Amino acid sequence: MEIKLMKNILGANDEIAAQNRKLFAARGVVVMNLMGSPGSGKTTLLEQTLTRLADKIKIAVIEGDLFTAKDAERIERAGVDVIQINTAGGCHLDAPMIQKVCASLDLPATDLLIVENVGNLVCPAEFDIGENFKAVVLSITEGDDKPLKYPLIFKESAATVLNKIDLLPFTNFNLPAAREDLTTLHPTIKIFETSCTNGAGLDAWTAWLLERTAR
Ligand SMILES: Nc1nc2c(ncn2[C@@H]2O[C@H](COP(=O)(O)OP(=O)(O)OP(=O)(O)O)[C@@H](O)[C@H]2O)c(=O)[nH]1
Ligand SMILES: [Mg+2]
Repeated sequence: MEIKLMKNILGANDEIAAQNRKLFAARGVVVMNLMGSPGSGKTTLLEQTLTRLADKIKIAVIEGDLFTAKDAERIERAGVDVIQINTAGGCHLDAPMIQKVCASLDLPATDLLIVENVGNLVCPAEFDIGENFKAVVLSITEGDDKPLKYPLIFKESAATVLNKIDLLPFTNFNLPAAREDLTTLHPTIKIFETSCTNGAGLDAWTAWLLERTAR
């Protein structure tokens, strides 16, 4: 019974996700679904990304959060159009939530729409929202075992951002092992090593985003 219910939920979600994808394509906007654990650095990475790409492309942001508007307020301060979705405790964004807020966005004027999903390594990966590609932020402090323990999100993502690389000397995070596990799970995955504190790796990350947006 439970399996059937989950299948129905995912089926209904996929239908709306396909409608979203069609709308985004018609309006010429590329959409990235940005996922990762709570505190991995998604919003901080976004702030850094927006600063670096502000004079190159027009970006809009959708912020998914359980209850607050804290992240949306941070993005607003970067001078970017942002819409907040509160899931009221829900662990992920789904396609209907995205569809509902799309009317409030100036899609034709937007090159890249970034959706920061709810902080979670499991549920967001299970729900297509109509994005063009997914990316996952994994911070060094979470441990190098996470790709194998939470494989779906890394299999689904076009890129993994290994963030907080500045903290590497203070942890037992095994960078070569993590890279190897990621590549075993997903041979074509792009891996970025970034620090939002000292700026390492951010140019490579933003160059890749620009390239994906132009595609
Ligand atoms: N040392 C270090 N700290 C970082 C880095 N990136 C982010 N942080 C810090 O990590 C904490 C969490 O960052 P956020 O960007 O709020 O994380 P998040 O993934 O958006 O969190 P949720 O939205 O709650 O899921 C903040 O205190 C950031 O300043 C980094 O590269 N290095
Ligand atoms: Mg955040």
